[in-house]
Formats: sequence, C-alpha cells, structure tokens
Amino acid sequence: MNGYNVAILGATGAVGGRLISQLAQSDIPVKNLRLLASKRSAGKTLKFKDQELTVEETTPNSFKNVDLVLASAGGSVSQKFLPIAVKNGAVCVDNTSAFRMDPEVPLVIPEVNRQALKKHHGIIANPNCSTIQMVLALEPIRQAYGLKQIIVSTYQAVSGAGQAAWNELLHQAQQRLNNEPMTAEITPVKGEAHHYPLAFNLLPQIDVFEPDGYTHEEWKMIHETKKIMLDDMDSPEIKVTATCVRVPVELGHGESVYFTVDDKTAKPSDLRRVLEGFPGIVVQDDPDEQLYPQPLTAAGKRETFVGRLRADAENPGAFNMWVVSDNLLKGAAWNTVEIAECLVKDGLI
Ligand code: NAP
Ligand code: 3JM
Repeated sequence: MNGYNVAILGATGAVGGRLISQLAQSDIPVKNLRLLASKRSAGKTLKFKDQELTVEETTPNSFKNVDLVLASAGGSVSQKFLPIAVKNGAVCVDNTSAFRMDPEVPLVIPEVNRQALKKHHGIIANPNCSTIQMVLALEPIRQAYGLKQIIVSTYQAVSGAGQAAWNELLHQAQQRLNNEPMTAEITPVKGEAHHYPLAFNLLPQIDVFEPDGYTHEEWKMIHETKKIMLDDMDSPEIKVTATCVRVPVELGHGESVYFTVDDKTAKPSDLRRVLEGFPGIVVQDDPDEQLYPQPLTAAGKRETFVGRLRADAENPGAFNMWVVSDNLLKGAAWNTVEIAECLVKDGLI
C-alpha cells in the first residue's frame, strides 16, 4: 500500500488544527488528505506538511474513497456522518462522546487497552480528555497494586470547550484589565440558559447537568474509566466519583486524584517506580526542588505529567496525586493519531 486516503472532520477547530499537525508528525503514510468542516469554513486554506489544502463543506459524498476518518466536529456531526463513512469502507477514530458508551465501539488509550482495537466495527472512540490523563496515570498503579476507589477533582482548561470559548476567556481578561464589565455568551457551556465570566473565576460546571446533580462531564469520567479499565461501564469493582471544574487556564487540564489500592503495604516510592516505567508518563515530583506538573509546562507536550504523590497519613492504602496533560494533545488529537498509528501497525484498517 502506498498510503491512506485520510479525512479530518472538524479540521478548522481547536482539536482539528492539532489533528493536522499530529498527523503530519506521525508515521502514517498519507496518500491524500481531505479537510472537512461546516459550510462556514469552506474555501479556507490550511497547511499540511508543505501542502496548502482547501477546506470543504462536509456532505455524505465527502467520505467516498476515504480509508481513515479522524473526527472532531461535535457529537451530532459524528452521529450523522460516521455511519456513512463506515458504509463507504472507512475506519473512523472519533473524538466526541457520540459513540463512547456503545458496547460495539472500543474506547481506547493505546498505552492502556490497545488490544480492544481488534474488536472494532469501523468506529473507535477517543475517551474524554479528563478521563485519558487520569486513567493513564492510574493504570500502572492498578496493574501493580490493585485499585479500589477514585475520587477526582478536575481543573479543566478553557480550550476543552472549543476555540470560541478560548477566545471569550481572553476577551474577558482584556475587559477586566480595561476596567470594563466582563461579558459572557459561551462560558461555562454554549447553549445553556446562564453564562458567567470564567476570567479570574472558577466555574463548577462542564457540560450540562443531569437530574442527579452531577454534570454530564462527571458521568463521562465515571463510565469511561470503568469501560477502559474493566471493559464494563457500570462495573462496581472500582468506585469512581468526580467533580469537574472549568478554570481560567488556556491549555492543560489539572486533576487532583485521591485513590485507594488493594495492597495496603504500598508506599509512595513503590507507586512512583511503576509510574516511571510506564509509557506516556513523566514523573515530576520533587518537593525540595519545587518540582511539580503545571499546565504551562505541559502545554504542547504529548506526555501526561504526575507529581505531588503522597500517602494519606490517616488511611493506609490511600494516596493523593496531581496529574496534568495537554488536553488537546494526549486528551484529544495525539491520542486519536496514536490510535490511528496502532490501527495501521496492527493491520486493522
Ligand atoms: P471547535 O474549536 O469549536 O471546532 C469545531 C469544529 O467542528 C470546527 O472545525 C467546525 O467547523 C466543525 N463543525 C461544526 N459544525 C459542523 C458541521 N455541522 N459539519 C461539519 N463540521 C462542523 O471545537 P473543538 O474544541 O475543536 O472540539 C470539537 C469537538 O471535539 C467537541 O465538540 C468534542 O466533541 C470533541 N472534543 C473532544 C475532546 C476529548 O476530550 N477527547 C476534547 C475537545 C473536544 P467550522 O469552522 O466550519 O465551524
Ligand atoms: C464536547 O473540556 C471539555 O469540555 C471536554 C471535551 C468535550 C467533549 C468530550 O470530549 O467529552 C467538549 C465538548 C464533548 C463531547 O463530545 O461530549
């Protein structure tokens, strides 16, 4: 084979731009690349390697002769177009939540459950950004010491809410510096009844609320974690609970993760050792040197950074740690391209 025909759906977005650059850096042989978005962006040009490519409006015909689709244009767009792409013979890696809980669809972090790719029927789902970095940091610990419970609080960057929300945060910050009232039309969630400024603020709402008082983002973290680690979105084997908060950071989600392990003799130094040997993880943990992960230092990197690892002094087998990763790279575009690389290497396209 002299290369694949690839389409990027949502190519003009915050994730889409990174899908283009991660694909350019990958070892996937690309014969032809199609950049797809809505009618609004049709005709714009974007660079892939040294080629200037024109963005096209997405229609059902966009998927003829396409081998691989990398999708990141929102759940309803994936729901509409990916089944058409599959019918046309393409394999799709989807960044949205549209198919993540479908039992026929593998939900994959390559370092954790690459083997699940073998069961695909045309669509593979990329997990939520907050799920990916937490599960990647907990999997080596689960493998070595067993995992019983996870209590996570997230500190999620505005870029996770899309380019328009990111622009709005910068505008709000400028308004504050100009001593003008801050305005909000998107943050915390586009389309909701109420909007609040995120600049110099914290908003404990990501995605819409469910009747039980949790947000959809919090339930995504719970179900996705169980599906990836235990292959059962409702498994009681590991208890998971989450609080998701949007913070006025541009790029890079932070997470405070409290967890308990089966092996009550495990020490922080044991956990640090298994984390250090795991692919995709970098331990940054030296209080004497004030070394710990930060969004500013994680932005632009593919790895997930772990620090502040310490035992709960009052509860044997319980620990706290702090996890940071670039939400648009390992949380989205890099994990998607990494999945595609695995599909190519494993002969699954
Ligand atoms: P964004 O910056 O708002 O970009 C949205 C993209 O979707 C743009 O390219 C837009 O094209 C395109 N689009 C919108 N409506 C479309 C339509 N009807 N047909 C075709 N294309 C359409 O958002 P983003 O941050 O890149 O995120 C996009 C999606 O990726 C999110 O909705 C989410 O589902 C997923 N995501 C997942 C993760 C993760 O955790 N894995 C992280 C972030 C995002 P135009 O330029 O024409 O408007
Ligand atoms: C829609 O930071 C975030 O808001 C999470 C990323 C995101 C998702 C997702 O991947 O779960 C933003 C907007 C979705 C979605 O597809 O549900």
